[in-house]
Amino acid sequence: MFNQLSDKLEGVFKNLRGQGKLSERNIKDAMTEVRLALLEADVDYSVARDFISSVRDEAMGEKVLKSVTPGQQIVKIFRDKLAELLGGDQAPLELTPPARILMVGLNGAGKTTTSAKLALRLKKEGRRPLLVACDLFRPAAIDQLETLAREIDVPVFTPDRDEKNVIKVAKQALKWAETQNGTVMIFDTAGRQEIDDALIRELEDLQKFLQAKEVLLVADSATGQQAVNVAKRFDEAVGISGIVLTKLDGDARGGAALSMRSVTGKPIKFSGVGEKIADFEAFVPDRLADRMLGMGDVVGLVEKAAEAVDEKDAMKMAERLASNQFDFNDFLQQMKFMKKLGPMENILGMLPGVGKKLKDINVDDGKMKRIEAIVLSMTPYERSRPEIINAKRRKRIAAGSGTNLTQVNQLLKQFSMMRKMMKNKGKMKGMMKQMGMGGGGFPGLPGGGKLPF
Ligand SMILES: Nc1nc2c(ncn2[C@@H]2O[C@H](COP(=O)(O)OP(=O)(O)O)[C@@H](O)[C@H]2O)c(=O)[nH]1
Ligand SMILES: [Mg+2]
Repeated sequence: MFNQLSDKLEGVFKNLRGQGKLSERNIKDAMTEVRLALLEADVDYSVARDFISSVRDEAMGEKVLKSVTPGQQIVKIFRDKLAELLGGDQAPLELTPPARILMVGLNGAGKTTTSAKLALRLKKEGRRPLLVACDLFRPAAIDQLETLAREIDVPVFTPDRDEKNVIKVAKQALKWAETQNGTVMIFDTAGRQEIDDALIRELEDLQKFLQAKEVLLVADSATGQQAVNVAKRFDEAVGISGIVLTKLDGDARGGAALSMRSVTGKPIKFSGVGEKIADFEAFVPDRLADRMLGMGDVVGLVEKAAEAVDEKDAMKMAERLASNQFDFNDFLQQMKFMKKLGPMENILGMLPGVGKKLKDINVDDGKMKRIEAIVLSMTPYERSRPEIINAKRRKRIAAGSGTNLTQVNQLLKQFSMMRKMMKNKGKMKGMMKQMGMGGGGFPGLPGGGKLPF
């Protein structure tokens, strides 16, 4: 999704992150590059301009420039603004009775497919959707909706194949609905290659009659800026309440997605992410912003880490690690940090590139618990001087922690190996840098996030 744009943005930000100190010049240059990338992705010119200037203003702030990780912070600012541009909070459907949803859009945008996708989704939520075929322009459209409806087992109203009056069809459908025990009606309508007056008039009449509280504009995300103009026209004519962006699974450049919300002022409510009926998602601006930046949920991770530890503690820990004073007391504290961060799976899932591969990784939370139990069974003195832990002590610790001698030996061996490794300061810093954590180290994790076992 948005591969080209993602690659470009990733490149710019990697560059920013890699620099310890940032000047206003650095930021200006980076923002110019980002603006070009946005324009290439066919984002509306004024949207791109306003967006960049708001990011730049915040990024130039003293707080950012003087912080330990300016590059990181700018990425976060950018990402937050991007999510804002895409629509901030999620927008739910208005489904108070009589719940009616009118689907509008150009030919091929995905109206009929999306009608069925939406019906399936509502059904899964426990509602009882009804589909109505109001595309009388192309007879095959009625068959298409009928087939899809059967596939998801949702009642569908189909008019006579030669009926041309859409209001008549709508009236018949409302009458039919009285016998159907449904709770929400979805009306699939006709489109055109381009907006024309006949289409607009038909939709105006239909909406005047139906008074649907939801009018969803279905827009193909591959159409770029043009989609935004279309959205404006539809909105003027029938007053759209939200947008469904389809074909986000394809090679869309991103322009439509990024401009749509801010130009129309209407929320993007759903996205189509494939041809299958189940390929449909609630549109979550945050998530798309993250995907667009190819960063997994790094922001969430940084935020969580900041919540869990304060920077001073993290620095102290990094110093102790580097000067080889790190002992089991520190280790215990680290485990506490990790617990605040949540289960290992969640942490790993937030790392860029790991999310997708997570299925293959078997994170052993049980092992972590066992290790903690062993450390807790040591006396404070033993924790600060692990080298005094002799055979007798080991036996006691094993018994106290409900583990066995082998497991205790293993942990002690790994710990002493880790300490040896930490002696090498250069290596340590290198690892931290790899994590993109500058000089502070990843709070709470030894070795800049790499677990020693
Ligand atoms: N890949 C992909 N194809 C889609 C998506 N939504 C619709 N399509 C395809 O786009 C084509 C046009 O869809 P259709 O619902 O008939 O559009 P309509 O003319 O607006 O009713 C069909 O081949 C659909 O399978 C989507 O989210 N992803
Ligand atoms: Mg159709």
